[in-house]
Amino acid sequence: MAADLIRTFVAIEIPSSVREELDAAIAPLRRAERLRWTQPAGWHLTLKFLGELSREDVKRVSAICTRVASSLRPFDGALGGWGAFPSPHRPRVLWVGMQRGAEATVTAAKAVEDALFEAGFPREGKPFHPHLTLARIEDPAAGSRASAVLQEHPFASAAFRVDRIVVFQSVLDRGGARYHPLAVCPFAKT
Ligand code: 2AM
Repeated sequence: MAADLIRTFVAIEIPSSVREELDAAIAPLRRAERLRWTQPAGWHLTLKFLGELSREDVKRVSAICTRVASSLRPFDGALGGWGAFPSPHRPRVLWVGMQRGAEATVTAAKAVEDALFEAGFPREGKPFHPHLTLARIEDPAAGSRASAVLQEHPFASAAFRVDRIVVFQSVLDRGGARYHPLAVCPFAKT
């Protein structure tokens, strides 16, 4: 990767109180199963992954997201509903969904995707499914066990206000990924 390229994505932040709640809910499972667990400090809900961009393109993406966000209305979200990609029987990724505000999240993702596409950024090939990745799985048996345990322990977070999106840089290093905000894009005031 060229040093001047920036790995970029657009996401909804999750308040620390909600991340703590979710962290507590999965703590026993995290201790029980050796999966590649993601770090609560980095938990977010991705709307659009852009990959490696030049500084110039990051500026364009930030300007587009600022404009799109100003046309969106704040909404209430809550995390809940465990899931697995590609399926609970063959999990590669464990996630928690958006059990409240899912429709508004999809609308926001579509608005971002459409505006970026108009500006020449390629569309995502796969359908958008709002999710927060909890773990990546190398051992299929451990993944299936973890998925089954989650299904036995339903989770619903407290509600939180979603009133902005953020353009993030992802820095990959040995400890996993670290995320830095590049642009904060507020929604319209209600
Ligand atoms: P994931 O949690 O489903 O892996 C930063 O990498 C964010 O962008 C993550 O939330 C990740 O989603 C998302 N993302 C989407 N497509 C990606 C891709 N092709 N490579 C890396 N991250 C991607």
